[in-house]
Amino acid sequence: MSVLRRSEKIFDHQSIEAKWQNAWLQNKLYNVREDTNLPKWYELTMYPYPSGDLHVGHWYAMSPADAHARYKRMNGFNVLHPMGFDAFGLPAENAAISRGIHPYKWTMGNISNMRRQLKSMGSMYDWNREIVTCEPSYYQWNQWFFLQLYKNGLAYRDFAPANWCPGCNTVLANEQVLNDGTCERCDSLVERRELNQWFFKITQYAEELLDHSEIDWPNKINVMQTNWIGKSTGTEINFDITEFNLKTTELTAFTTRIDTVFGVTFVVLAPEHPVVEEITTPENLDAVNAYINKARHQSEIERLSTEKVKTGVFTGSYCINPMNGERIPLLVGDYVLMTYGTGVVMGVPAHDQRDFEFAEKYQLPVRVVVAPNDWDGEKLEKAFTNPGIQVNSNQFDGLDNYEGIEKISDYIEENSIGRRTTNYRMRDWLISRQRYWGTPIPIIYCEKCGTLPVPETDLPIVLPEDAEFRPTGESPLKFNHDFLNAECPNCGNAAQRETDTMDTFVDSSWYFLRFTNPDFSDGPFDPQNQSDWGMVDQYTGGAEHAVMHLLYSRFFVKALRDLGIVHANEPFKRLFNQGIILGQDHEKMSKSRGNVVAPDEYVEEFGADTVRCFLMFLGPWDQGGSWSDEGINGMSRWLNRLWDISNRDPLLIDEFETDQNAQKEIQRITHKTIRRVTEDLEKFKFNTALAALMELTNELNKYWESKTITSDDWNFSIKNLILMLAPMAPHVSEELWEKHQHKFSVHTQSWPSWDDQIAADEIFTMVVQINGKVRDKIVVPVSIKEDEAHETALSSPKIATHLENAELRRIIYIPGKLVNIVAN
Ligand code: ANZ
Ligand code: ZN
Repeated sequence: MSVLRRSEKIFDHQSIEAKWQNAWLQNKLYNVREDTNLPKWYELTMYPYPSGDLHVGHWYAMSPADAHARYKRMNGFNVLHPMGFDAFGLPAENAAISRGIHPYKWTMGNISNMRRQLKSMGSMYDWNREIVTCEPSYYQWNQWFFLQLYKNGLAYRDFAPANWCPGCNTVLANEQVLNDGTCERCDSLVERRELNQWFFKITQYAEELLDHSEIDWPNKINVMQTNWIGKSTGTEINFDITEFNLKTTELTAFTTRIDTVFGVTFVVLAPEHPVVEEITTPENLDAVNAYINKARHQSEIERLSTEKVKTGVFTGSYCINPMNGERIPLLVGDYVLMTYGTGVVMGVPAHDQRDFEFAEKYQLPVRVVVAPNDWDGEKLEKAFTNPGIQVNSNQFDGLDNYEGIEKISDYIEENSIGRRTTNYRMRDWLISRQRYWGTPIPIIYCEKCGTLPVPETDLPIVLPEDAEFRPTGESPLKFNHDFLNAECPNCGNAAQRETDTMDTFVDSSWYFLRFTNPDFSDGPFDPQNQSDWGMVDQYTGGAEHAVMHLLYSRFFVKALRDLGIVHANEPFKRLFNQGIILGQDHEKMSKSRGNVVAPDEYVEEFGADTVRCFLMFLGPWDQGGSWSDEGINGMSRWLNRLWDISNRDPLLIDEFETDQNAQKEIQRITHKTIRRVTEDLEKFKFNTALAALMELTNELNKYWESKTITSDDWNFSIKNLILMLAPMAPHVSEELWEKHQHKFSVHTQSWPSWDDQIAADEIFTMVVQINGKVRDKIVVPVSIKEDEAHETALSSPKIATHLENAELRRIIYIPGKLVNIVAN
């Protein structure tokens, strides 16, 4: 950190902040009350992971949101703006392994430190409503939700490929696999292994999740979700393989370009496709096996990468194209995923560039079936992927290819050789983790009775304190026999518990419901409180959660709605994504760069209000900006100046000579500032709101110095200045409010209102004539000077057109009325 400059401080922020934080607590100022007489406002900031230290990114996410929530409170809303901790997850477990400290202890220690730091921010969180997700009183409801989903077919167990590290002997999360497909810890090549895992059926809601019409979210997030869900409409078509005398008689391919079906010159199967083994001829077996082995070491992302040339290997076998009876070679290729569509792709080199390159490499024919306009049968230089006319397509020749898609799909359906279908890229949500520090999945396996849900009355299934963390690849809970062994809820015989825990994103998928009454013990939330508070009116947080937390929460609410547990379609009505705060060097903050800002030191030096205001001032909140010691010094100077100005003695003013114009002007400025700040805070434009307050301070100082302000105007302006400052600088404003002998607290005051007429800039509509004929009307300030009026009139496009070939003779200006141009 660079050296801080001690600012020319006047007010003692340390004693002021301590004094008011204490007074707020004593007076229960931020205790949220159920008050249905007031309109409600539920404003939520994504809760933090208790990593140990509140960093400046947390401050950047939280203090502007707090200012907005305070602003809403001053606008007459009953505001719920709670805070909690997303307390399960991997880092706690890793700390347990590397430092020998229990995850619970590590997590709770971090929470108490972060809670202290959060309090130093002076936020309006009601700490009686805090949520800590690793407490049984919270996570038992994860288990309860799991059971509801399970009983309604929305949770199920299935084999699924997972990232397996042969070095660490464990399953890895996707985030732990590096881009080159190796383990982040031991550098081994990560493999994919089929494991039994639990899933939530988010795909059942794919179509509804594409609909963002009920929410007001940044378009960027909606687009990311839409792409993630990846809806694609196309056709499935069956290629005959009866010649092998297998149980499977056809291979079904999914395509979005069925118009190209007469151009298929090869068909490719995913390496995992179950038929591969059966159709591969003995002489091709070695090559195919070697190829499949190699593919196992690649992630799906690598396999799908469009940067890479497609590769494949011939199986020695063929299938029949049902459209024209042609025999087509069957290959295995790693770019075909078993988990998308049908795991079978038809290769059309003439109309897909990567198929084109593939065909060149393996000397497969290229047949044009959708022709460019001016095509006369010449060979293609590259794939033709634009729209065109069907050729070489039998009865479909001559159709434009969009019509081709429809007509060929009709034909396929009429002849039962396939069907129209829709695919989604999104998979079901895999919630199993072979980890200790998470919510135990409430399932029991009985040899006789099979898979059984834990009876609701047995919840919570408490995570046992003693667990072995050795990374064997098996769930740590497997080694805790007290936990593992259970009684079958059905037959009473010895049975075993599920030992996997839940993904921590389950916790955050419904925490916003719990905040409406976190002490409720008869259910995940009190239905009355929940329905009073409703869903989150304003959510704020980082955009990095677009396709995980923000999608999972939407799924959860829709599923709970269908189970009759909540009555809403969406969790978060409005969403705002703050930008990223960079270091002084305009680079991402990182330990290795040494540009990480520790907010605690600045809070001590300048006070929480200064840090808060600086963070709000450094740029538009959604765009982020860079930390700057210069900037924070500047903010400190302004707050001190404001302090100084606000403390001037208005009695002195009685000696001033008031001036009518000045009086009008300062009133206009004050009303205009209230309007500007109000409009800005509505839209989270804290930087321009603060700029408006700075201008007002300058103006007040100017009128003080020119001794032209009345004490009434002075008092009115200062009072409103303090009120407008309150959401952003809650401590200083409270102190000033008290010094002005107003009643505690500034934070329970009504937000100031303005009079549009007083706030109006003085303007008039200037008429512009040419030779006495009205040609234009232009709105200009009253203060416009004669030469400015001339210029404004002449630069109007309408006037310019009329004057094109004319010679200017004279310009007459009547102040406050018109400009007449004489020309011929
Ligand atoms: C033939 C074809 C011809 C295709 C052509 C494209 C262009 P989206 O839009 O993402 O759904 N495909 C189908 N299943 C696949 C799988 N499991 N793994 C990899 N690729 C697969 O893409 C659909 C297209 O992706 C399908 O249309 C198929 O290639 C390929 F000129 O079929 B197409
Ligand atoms: Zn049993």
